[in-house]
Amino acid sequence: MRGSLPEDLRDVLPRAELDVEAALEKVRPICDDVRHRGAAAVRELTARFDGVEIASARVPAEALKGALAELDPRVRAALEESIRRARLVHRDQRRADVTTEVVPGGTVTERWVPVDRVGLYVPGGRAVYPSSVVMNVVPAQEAGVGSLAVASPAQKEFGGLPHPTILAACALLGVEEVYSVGGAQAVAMFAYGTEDCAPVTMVTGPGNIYVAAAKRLLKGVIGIDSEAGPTEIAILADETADPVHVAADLISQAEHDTIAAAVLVTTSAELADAVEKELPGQVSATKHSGRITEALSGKQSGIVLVSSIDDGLKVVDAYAAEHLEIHTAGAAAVAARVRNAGAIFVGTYAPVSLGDYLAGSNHVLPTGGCACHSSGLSVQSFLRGIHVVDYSRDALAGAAAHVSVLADAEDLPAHGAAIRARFDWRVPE
Ligand code: HSO
Ligand code: ZN
Repeated sequence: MRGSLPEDLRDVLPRAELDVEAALEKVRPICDDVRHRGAAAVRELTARFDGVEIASARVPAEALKGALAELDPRVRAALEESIRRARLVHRDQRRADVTTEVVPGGTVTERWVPVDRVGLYVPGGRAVYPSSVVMNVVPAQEAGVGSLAVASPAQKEFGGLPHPTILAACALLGVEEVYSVGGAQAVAMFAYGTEDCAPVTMVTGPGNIYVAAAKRLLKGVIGIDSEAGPTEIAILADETADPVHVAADLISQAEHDTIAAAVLVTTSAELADAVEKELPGQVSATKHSGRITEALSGKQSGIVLVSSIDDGLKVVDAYAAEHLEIHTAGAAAVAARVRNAGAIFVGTYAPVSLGDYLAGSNHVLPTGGCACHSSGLSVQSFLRGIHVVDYSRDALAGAAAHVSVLADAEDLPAHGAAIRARFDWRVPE
């Protein structure tokens, strides 16, 4: 796509669509089965969908230890540094309780309390992302979540266990409770609990369309993070941008999926041409060129030519990308004007790949335009703010008349009466 700024930006901007609703009917019987038959249903569904007979869903402690011992030392060192940096950032997200004295003797304290138990879903198959284990586990741990379990599909080639790199990442993070269960049945196991797995209060983590559908279906029974859609990168660039970097970064996220989105928004027709020229060579030189070609030529990807950075900002705000890179003169100042993005990457030396693994930022980010109302995963995602209301007799007396008036105005007189009962059924002077 190539064109100038139209009136209604959201309608014309490229975007992939994922029909989670259609998958709901398929996952409903799976979730019901796990709810009613517990571990036996989980085992049967694992045999049916993953082609693996598992005696028990729980991964033995020795398998976790063994996977860590076998882990390539370079991968171990990189994961350890990724964890260290993520901890630094997420530790700073912790919130202190705040007490506000509303009137003398009347206080409201906002107390931040972590959820009790979290189930983290980690996809298997083509997408083996130990980095996503880090990005989900670290904020939960830093929030103070006391109990954390991980589920990842049983893999035939690994004797019915999840992928060994996933197990090693769990072991590095100190997660001891891991299950070789995937798909909707994993979400249902977490939500309802089985003989093997105690129920959790919240499920996070990416997954395929069936995992997303199960999370949507069971939301309410459990809390969930946002539904992860296909990866997106938008780049806002001017004539100062290097087409080699821009092309490489678009390709890097297109690598995830044939329906990943890569969108360049630029004020420079020369840059647009140069990027279009640069892409084919870089694409054909990389391993997943087929997948990338499909993603880049899909209707969700393209180049948008704008006549000013101001217009470019309107476009990227309307698009609300999961990842937004800024390759312009004065990139930090331009980045400061962006209102909608999951994460913003400023200038030449902050590519999305850095954020995916090692920036310290979180890579679980809102997709599909949800960045205009939601944030990425953080310590906050695992906390609840509880208002603790503490009023003395005098402080309540000072509020009584107003409460009674408002209660009567809403035709809820018993509300006012509950206050008056404490003052011999009279509104205090
Ligand atoms: N870019 C992906 C995260 C990821 N990249 C994992 C590599 N591994 C979604 O933000
Ligand atoms: Zn990525």
